Formats: sequence, C-alpha cells, structure tokens
Amino acid sequence: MKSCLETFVDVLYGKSLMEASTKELYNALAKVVVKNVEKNWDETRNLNNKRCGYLSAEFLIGRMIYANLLNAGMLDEAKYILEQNNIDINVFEEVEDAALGNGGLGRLAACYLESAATENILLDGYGLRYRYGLFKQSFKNGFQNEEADDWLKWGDPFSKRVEDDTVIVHFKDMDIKAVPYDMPVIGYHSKVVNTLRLWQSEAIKEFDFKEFDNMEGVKTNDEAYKAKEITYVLYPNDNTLEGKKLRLRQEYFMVSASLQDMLKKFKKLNLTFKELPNYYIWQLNDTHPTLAIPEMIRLLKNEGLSFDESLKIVRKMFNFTNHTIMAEALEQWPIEMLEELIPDVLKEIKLIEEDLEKNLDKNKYFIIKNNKVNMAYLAIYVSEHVNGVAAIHTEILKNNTFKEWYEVYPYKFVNVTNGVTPRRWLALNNESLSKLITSRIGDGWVKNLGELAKLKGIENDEEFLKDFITSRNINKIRLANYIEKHEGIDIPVNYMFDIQIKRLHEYKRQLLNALSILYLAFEIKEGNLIDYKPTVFIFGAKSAPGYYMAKQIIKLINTIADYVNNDSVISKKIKVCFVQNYNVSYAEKLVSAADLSEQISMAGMEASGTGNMKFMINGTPTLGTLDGANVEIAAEAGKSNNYIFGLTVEEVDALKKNYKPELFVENNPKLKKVLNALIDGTLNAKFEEIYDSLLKGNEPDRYLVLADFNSYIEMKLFANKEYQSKEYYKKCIVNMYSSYRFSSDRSIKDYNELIWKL
Ligand code: 26W
Repeated sequence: MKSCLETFVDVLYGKSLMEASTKELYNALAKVVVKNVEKNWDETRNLNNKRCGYLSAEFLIGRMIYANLLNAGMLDEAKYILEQNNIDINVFEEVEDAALGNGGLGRLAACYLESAATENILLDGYGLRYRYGLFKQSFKNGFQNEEADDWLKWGDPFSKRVEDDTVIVHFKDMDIKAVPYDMPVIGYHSKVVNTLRLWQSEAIKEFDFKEFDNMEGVKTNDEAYKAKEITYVLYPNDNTLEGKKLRLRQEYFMVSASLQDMLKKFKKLNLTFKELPNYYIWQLNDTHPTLAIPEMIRLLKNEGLSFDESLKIVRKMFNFTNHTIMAEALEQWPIEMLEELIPDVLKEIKLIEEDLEKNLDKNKYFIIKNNKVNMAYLAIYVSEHVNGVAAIHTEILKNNTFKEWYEVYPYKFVNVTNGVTPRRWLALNNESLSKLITSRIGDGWVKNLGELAKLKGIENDEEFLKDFITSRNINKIRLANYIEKHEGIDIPVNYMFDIQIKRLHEYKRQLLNALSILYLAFEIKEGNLIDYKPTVFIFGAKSAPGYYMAKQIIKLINTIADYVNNDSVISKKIKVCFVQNYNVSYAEKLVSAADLSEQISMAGMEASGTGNMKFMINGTPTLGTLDGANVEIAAEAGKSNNYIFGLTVEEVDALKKNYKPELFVENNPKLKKVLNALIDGTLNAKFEEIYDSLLKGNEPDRYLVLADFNSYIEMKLFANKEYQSKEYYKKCIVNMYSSYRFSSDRSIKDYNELIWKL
C-alpha cells in the first residue's frame, strides 16, 4: 500500500507525501481504497442473484475516508504510512461531510448500505447527487444563518462517473440526461462490495456558445439551466412537504432513472418479465420515491405488457417504509402538478385507482381525493409489505394512521426496528471504549455486536468500571477541545455532559429542555440546589430554513446560554452550549462523550429515533419518554437503567381530549416564573410567540411541554443525583453491552428475513 499511495500522489500531483496538501492526500488515499476493492466490486456487480434497491431521496453518508479504510482492512496501515511521513491521519477531519440528507431517514439509509455489504446482502442504493447538500449553519446574534454546502470542493474521489449508463428521463416539457455516479459500499471485512448510484441531472444539449447570439441559443441555455436545476440542491425540510414543482421533478427524475437502469440490465438476461420480481425488488424509503410504482407499470407497458399483467408483476416488486406519522409530512401531490409535468405517469396512477375501486369499498379506500394523490395510500395499495421503524410506531400505524388499510391487508404490515452501524458509531468514534471492550472479549463485536453480551455482569468488575470512566473522560476532553476551537466556549470536563442532538422540531421538545434549564438556573440563584452536580447542557440542531417557530427556539436557547454562562452564580453549576452546524462528524464526537442522552419527544411522535441508539451503544443512559425506540432501549437494558419519565402514548391520547395547559401552570409558581421569563425582560430578548404557543390559540401546547414538565424535572434531578456514583456508571455499562438489538446489522437481517428474502 505504501508504494501504491506514493504512486498515486506522484501520478496525480507530481508530489511526495510530505509535499502534498491534505486535499491531495485525501484524494489519492481514497483512490487507493477504491483500487483495493475494485475486484470485489466487479464480482459483486456481475452476480446475477436477486437484489434489492434501496430507493431514497437522501443518503447522509458523512465523512467516508475513515469508515472505508476500516472496512477495507486498511486503516492501521494507512495510519502507519502517514505517520512515517510525519502526517497525522486526523488531518482528514478537515474533509467536509457529504451531507446528502436531512437527518434520521438519510443517515439510516447510509447505515443500512454499510450493514448490508457487511452481511453480504446484495442491496444497492439509488438516489440523487445533489450539487449542494444540507446547508451549513452558523449563528448570527443567536439566530440560525444558512450557507450553501459546497461539499464537492474536496473532490469526490470515491465516486466514478459512469457515462455509459446514462439514461434519459422524460418530462412533458423536456427530456433530461441522468448521469450516474457510483460509489463502492464497502462492508466490514466482507467480500461483497455494493454500489451507491447517485444520479446527476444534465442537459442533453449542453450550453452552446455558437448559438449564444440568436434566439435558438437562448432557449438551449435556458434548458441547460432547467436541467441542471433538478439535482442542484437538497430540500432542507425534515417532516414537512413543501409541495414545490422542483421537488416533484427530483422525485420522478430519481425514480425513472433508477428503474430504467434496472430494466436495461434485466433485459440483457433474456428472461420473461414475469421473472422480474425474482431478479430485482425495491425498498421505498418513505413516500418520496413512490412514483416508482406507476413508473414501473409505465415501463412494462412500453415493453408490450398489458396494465393488468404489469400491475401483477409490480405488486411483487415494492415494499414501503414509513418514517413519520406527522400529517404535514405525508406527501400528497396535486393532480394538476402531475398533469403538468408527468401526464403519462398520472395516467397509470388513475388506472391503479380504478383497480382499487374494483377490489375495495371506494367510500373508504382511495388513492386520489380532493384532486390530490395520497402517496402513502398508493404505496400501501401496491406494495407487498409496509413497515414502521420501531415496535410502538408500527402499532400506531396499524391502529391509527393506516387503520383501514391494516383491516384489509393485515399480512402486509411488519415491524423492522431501526439500527445504526457499530463500525462508525462505536469502533471509529470511540477508540478508547473500543479498546477497552476488545481487551476483554476480543474484537469479534465489531462484526457481531451480539458478542457484547459476553460482558454481562462486568459492571461489577472494579477495574473495568475504573477503565470505563477513564475512557469516558478521554472522550470528554476531546470534545471539550473541539468545542473550544469551533465555538469558542470553555466547557469544564468535570461537568456532567447532558446532550440533545437532533433536528429542531417542536415535537422533539428542545423547548422542554430549554425551560428546564431556566428552572434550574432560578433554583440555583435562589440557593435551592446545593447538591446539584455541575452540568453543561449541549444542543446541536438545524432548523428547516422556513420553520419560524423552530428558529425562535434556537434563538431562545442561545439567549438562555448567554444568560446562564454570564451569571457568576449560575455558571458555577450549569453551562449551556449550542454547537453550530451539527452534522454526522460532530455527532460522532458528541455521542462518545455524553453522560446523558436526551430523547424527550411527546410520546407517539418520534417514529423511532436513531440518535438514542448511538448513545446507548456508547454507554450513555437515556433521559427519555416512552416513545419510538426508547421503549425498546428501556426493555433491552432494563427500565431502571435509564431515566424514563412522562406521559405514555395512551395517557397523551386521553389528556389531548380536553387539554388545558393553564391547569399545569396555575399551582406551579416555579413553572410560572420560568414561563414569565420568556416575556418579562429577564432574558436579553422576548419570546412572545413561544409563550403564546404554550398557552394561547386553538391548540395550545400541542406537544404537552407543560404537562410533562414536572416529571421531566424530577427525573433530570434524579439522574443528576446519581451521576458519578457507581450506580450511574453501572447503568452506562449495562446499556452498552445490551445494545445488540440496535445494530443496523440486525435491522438488515430482519428486512431480509421478513421482506426481501434475498
Ligand atoms: C417531504 C418532506 C419530508 C422529508 C423528510 C418528510 C419527511 C421526512 C422524514 C420522514 C423525516 C425523518 O427523517 N424521519 C425520521 O426517520 C428516522 C429513521 O427512521 C426515525 O428514526 C425518526 O424517528 C424519524 O423522525
């Protein structure tokens, strides 16, 4: 490998390793990795076994170099060679994340590809190659500021442009070129190398200077612009449909290119189309790629099949994962818009609707209503399987969200609880804990997280306990240094690190956390919390740029941070830090250094959560509600090994029938004081809208922040009381070794056994 890296740096840049820039080293090293897996990649590609395509508008892959080196078995050697040239492998931390996703759903897609390759399962990723990923966030005067994410400035050395596999996607007003960029998906010490294929939109006729002077040229250039626009930028919404034409174009572009690509390969096999579902099936990552269903029918009809024949085949080809029950996220596209952009696809949707009317009571079941296409209903009607992403979430789908559909198709509904890859989320991000684990049970856990169960009982081993604490402290020091450098905030490492990191959304209740901090601040000021152990509350979160209330909450938390951090009495006990530009790489550092994991959504709202799993694997107890996968985390590790509080789903439903938030404030002067601080000038800014959202309007306090306030404070104080005791660290360790269920290797095996059957 040494000479290989030297050759690449020399051939590409005419330099020695020591002369090369970080960017040059990165590009050359990545090329060496790709070259190393080339043979396995070709062999995997050439297998004719049944495969599944994971069709997703988002793949939040993050930084790739370390994960790929580890999985290809090249990490130690790379470290060594670089070291010999006085280069620290950590220089690649400068390389920006590929943030081609918003949050949980996109990161899940990335973990799944990695786990499938590790488990030798033939799962390809199909998506979009956005020129700009999720915006970069900074704070200006406490408000979120967004900037373009030019991730390609570091190059894209893991990708290969495959000109030969270009396809044409047809819209009513124009035809567009879809050019694939392929990335190898390298499993951990496995033979299979899968492919992540991302489509880039381009004009069929490129910008033409000769024609620039006449009208013809203007039209060409306009078209070139319109073509490129499709994959120009990732929509930064998480949980709300904006209903924009360009977004619909993105979805259809992705779907049509991917299916054409698959069909082209299938036709080379000279089989009958009936065989198609034995050759290729698709997992729809939420409704975003649901147009694949009518598009597949359209393509089969182009091959000479009838609608009925096509539908019969397509019914065996698709499976649908739902990731949220929030009404505002469930996609419904206006018929008008479909008619304007993709009338041929709309025709097939209407035929599917006719088919539905033949089979089901049309007063109760529909795909099209009020001139809108309900994408979830379309997906459920045709798919073989529908799944939720945590046990409680799947139950809610069956009993509420898709109740009527469950009544007619009970056999379609299955649960596959989410997972995260233990390579990125333990082996790589937490070197000290990994070493400790390996010193006791060997390194088999990296490939099979279930081996952590061998550590059962080790929480009673004094030496392990001591080493565990040392490991946690190493990570806390590393995080504190990083935060000091990037945020300019000094975080004492002997403070408890209480961390909430996730997209900013009202249902996730960062506001509940913020209000609890104000409560603690006032208590400390009044001298009521003598024994409280110093704590730093760390937040990381991006808000959708158009989500007003979320942006107000960011400003509030930054304002509370100023108030707390600048008060000489309060800051001796608590500090607040909202890190900027929270992303995958930041998350890696945060989860390995956390003392407490905040998972405090209103019960019933968080489909699963995956951050909760990352903390657990790293040995951090959850302060959380019985929502999403928290329920399963508490079940696996034991409820008493986590800090569970608040209303359950059933209690939320009951309370919501006649909720009067003011009743929770009236007899609670401390809560009243906290709420008043939002509007009375205690803080440096006023937050009328937040205050009003809790107490006024037709649905005050929609997410029951005030109803859960007391039980939250109580559990938060209890966690603080236990912190640094043996009891506390035992809880950490039990969580860590009980985390097998939350490995994405397990999730992928569930998908394969219950759904794909590859
Ligand atoms: C159309 C706009 C839009 C964009 C993204 C709507 C909905 C989404 C996603 C469904 C949002 C999302 O990321 N959901 C999260 O998915 C994770 C992976 O399953 C879950 O762990 C989270 O609970 C869920 O919020």
